[in-house]
Amino acid sequence: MGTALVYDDEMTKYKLLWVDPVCELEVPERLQVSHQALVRSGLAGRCVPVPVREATDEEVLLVHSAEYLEGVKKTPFMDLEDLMAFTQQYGDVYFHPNIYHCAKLAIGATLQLVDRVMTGKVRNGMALVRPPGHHSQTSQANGFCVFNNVAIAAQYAKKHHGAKRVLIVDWDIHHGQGIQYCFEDDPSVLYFSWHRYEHQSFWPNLRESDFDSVGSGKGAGFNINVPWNQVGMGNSDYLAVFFHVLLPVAYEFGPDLVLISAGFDSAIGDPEGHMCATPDIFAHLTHLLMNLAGGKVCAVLEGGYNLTSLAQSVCQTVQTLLGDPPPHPANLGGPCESALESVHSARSVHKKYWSCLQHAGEPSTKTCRPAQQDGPQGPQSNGGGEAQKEAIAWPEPLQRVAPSVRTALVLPDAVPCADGCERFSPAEGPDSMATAGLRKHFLKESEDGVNVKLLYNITALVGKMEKNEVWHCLPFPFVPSYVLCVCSKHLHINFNHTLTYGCGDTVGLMQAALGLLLPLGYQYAPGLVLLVRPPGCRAREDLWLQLTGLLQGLAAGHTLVLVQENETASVGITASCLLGNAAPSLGSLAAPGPEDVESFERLRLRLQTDWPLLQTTETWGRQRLRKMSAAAARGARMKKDESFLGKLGGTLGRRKKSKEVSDLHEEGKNAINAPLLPSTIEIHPEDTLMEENAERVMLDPTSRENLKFKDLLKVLIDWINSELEEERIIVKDLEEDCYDGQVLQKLFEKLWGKKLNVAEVTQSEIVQKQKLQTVLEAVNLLLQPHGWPIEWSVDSIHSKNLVAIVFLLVSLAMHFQAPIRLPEHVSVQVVVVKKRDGLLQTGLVTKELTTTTEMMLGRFERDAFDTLLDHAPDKLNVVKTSLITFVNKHLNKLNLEVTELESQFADGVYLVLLMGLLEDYFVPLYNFFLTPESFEQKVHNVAFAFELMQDGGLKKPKARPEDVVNLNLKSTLRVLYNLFTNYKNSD
Ligand code: SS9
Ligand code: ZN
Repeated sequence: MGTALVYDDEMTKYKLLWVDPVCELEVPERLQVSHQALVRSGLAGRCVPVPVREATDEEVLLVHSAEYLEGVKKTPFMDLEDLMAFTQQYGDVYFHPNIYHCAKLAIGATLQLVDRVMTGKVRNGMALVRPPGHHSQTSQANGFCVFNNVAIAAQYAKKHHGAKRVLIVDWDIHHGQGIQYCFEDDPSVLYFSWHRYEHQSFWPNLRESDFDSVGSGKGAGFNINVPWNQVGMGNSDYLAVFFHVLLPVAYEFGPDLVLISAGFDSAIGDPEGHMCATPDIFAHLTHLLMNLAGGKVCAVLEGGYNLTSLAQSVCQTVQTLLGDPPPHPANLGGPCESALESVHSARSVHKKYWSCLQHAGEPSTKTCRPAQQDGPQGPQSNGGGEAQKEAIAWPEPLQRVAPSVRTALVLPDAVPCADGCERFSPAEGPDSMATAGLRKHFLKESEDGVNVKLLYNITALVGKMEKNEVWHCLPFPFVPSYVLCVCSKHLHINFNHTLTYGCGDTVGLMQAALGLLLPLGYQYAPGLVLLVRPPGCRAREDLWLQLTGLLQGLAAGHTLVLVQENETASVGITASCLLGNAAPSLGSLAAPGPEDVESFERLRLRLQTDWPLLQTTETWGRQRLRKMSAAAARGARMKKDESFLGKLGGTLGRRKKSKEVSDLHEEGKNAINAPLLPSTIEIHPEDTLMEENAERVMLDPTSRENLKFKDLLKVLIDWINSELEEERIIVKDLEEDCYDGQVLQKLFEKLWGKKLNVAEVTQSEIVQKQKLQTVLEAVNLLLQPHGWPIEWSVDSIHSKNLVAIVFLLVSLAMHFQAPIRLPEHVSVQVVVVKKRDGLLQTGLVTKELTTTTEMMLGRFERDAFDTLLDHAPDKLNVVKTSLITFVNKHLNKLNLEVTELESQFADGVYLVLLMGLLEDYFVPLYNFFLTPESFEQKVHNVAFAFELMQDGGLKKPKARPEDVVNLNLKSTLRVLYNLFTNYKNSD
């Protein structure tokens, strides 16, 4: 099984014949340099050469109209004037007497590749073609494209090779609108495209290139656009989109074939794209797609106009297709705000079509900005920027030299070596020193020499990998103690703790691997990936192989796989995966289990502050962080007396000598100045207040002023006060009123409905702490089984740590489904000061106090309306109509009529009146607001109507008054449906 390379220099034999700045970039050299680079690097020689052919008319007609084909057919016979005139009909394209021939070859080359891949003659391949295809449409040439090579290939694969589902990944920097139009309503072709968009100010300036074009009819959800609204996107931005948008959806889709519209104008240096991703990123993008569809990947050249970066990018792609592991990923700082906004928009608009995205937040309102009225602006928008062209430079990607041994196995003599691998047995065994060392550190007294030898072989192999003499190895036998780990001294993920392994949920694990494990691994950039095959993993061999395949992207292929003695059967297939063979397809995936998704999402939220590649939404916290460092750089903050250090000292509850104060002051300044990387400051041990290993956490003063945070505090205080009204407790300040445990005790008792065994009133600190201890123990016991992270402790609350107090209150509010609306996505910065080895380390950490309302309400309680809205929007109207008929039957008695459910119940008036009609009583007007004006008045009305419903013996509505007021359709429907089921037969 090899990699096909389809190329013919005939396709270099057409060019622009007249002056046209728009088209001058598209030159024959594009193909020449790409091919030459493959030849010179030896990559072409490793590929299976496949000849091109001309496409037939029938093949062209799979996508294009007969009229258009007839038109193009005439171009070889046109003179210059006629060619120019013909060209005039279309946008950003040119014709040449030989272009029709080349366009037919470009399709034919693509189809030759599809044939080879679909019939298994090769594993995958690339077609180097000109003209490109993705902009051309049924009856139009456009954007240097004449016929739509990739769209035709998708139709062809369905028709001639029985492909049921085809994934098209268009990583060209332009939107392949031609492909989008072609499969608009077709669910068998999933089209993904990212593209420079800049709020529609970049070519082709189409409204339908935005993220909210998702496809139509049956094809809704099968068109995914990720618009880049800024130039300069880099490796992290591209990977973030792969991890959090494309890959989860692609795995859920489960294609039979992956076609890549491989344009390299998305690479650094391109005069069209103006992006910053380096050529080696294409190794990763390719690699990440190579375990889909059983490895059937066809890359087809589209754009790419910087000849240097084009050639480098082509090489990276082909080398990866050949099976060489990608190089160490470079420059992964994390995605930028604008990229995160795009990721978030794409995820939220697609959440209703893909179960893997069900956790995506609500669509942001700020994204759908209209196009700039004044057309393309800035020097970058027209591709002119000569001056800039010179300025861009990047290092040439390092050569990815294959080691002499790719995959080595450490095996007992009885087990035969797998094909293509080398049995590893070092000439010399361990000397007595090494033996003693191994015994001392790794083995129990009783273990025999076989294990010493084995361990020695493993260490020797790792040594070889370090020197790049071997890529992978698979020692065996081994008794693993962990299920699956990416192992190093800092990052260690044990999936067993995170997700239920062994319950048959391949989906959940796969999605966690894509959205959590890969981003973490990429950002961590390990030198070695250690994969331990879990016992009894045979039932999910396919998943194991997917992970083995995907994880090879992390450490430049340095993977050490440990397999147990009784799993001999898996050695062969695992080795084959290490050798670069694709894992078998998992097919299309069902929805992951809600518990898995929930724990996965929680973990992601928790880790994302430290690992930006895990982020899926633009975060307020990051903006703050940046502003803070900027402010610190200007030296514009920190007033001596009211500095947070004073407070910090206060929380320590000690008097300080002035020397200590100034030391702390210094440390604090460092904390502010180095907010991203915890810095290490040298301080004399005696001079510090803190004990070894102690940790102090302090809310950053700027965060305290944050409006969302203040809002959250107010909501929480109001909630406590309303809950504790009968106790005649009024809370004004959370820190001062919660630390002694009294309020927390009362609140918890009220919510829980039972009493705790604690002393009533107490002044002494010890008794206060004991009381707090009891309260928190009860709280934790109640919350922990539900997976709430415990972010508080007796000490933190007693020392009036506001962040801990708020975490506790928010968790209680969520757990008990408090009838309040917590502001979403509230984050604060905390300063963490730790003492390690006598040194103070300080750092700023973002803490997410709240997430989305939906999350906080426990989004897993789905009911018929969720199902209806998500899966049968067409039936929704039927439901709405019957509800309208029902309410009007009663409201008509008061000469009232409802035409619109969403809005007309939002102020609660009709709900109240309706209850009176249904229960046959007159509602006194002073009980509600007949013409409510404020939000509060409306909430009062709806809440009052809810009370009337419960008085009437109805179930408590599964909605909150606030949601009805906020025009939340689902909530309103739930309330009305509740009425309908109870009163549908009454007159
Ligand atoms: C030149 C505008 C060129 C057409 C670009 C087509 C790219 C096809 N400033 N617009 S990949
Ligand atoms: Zn392009």
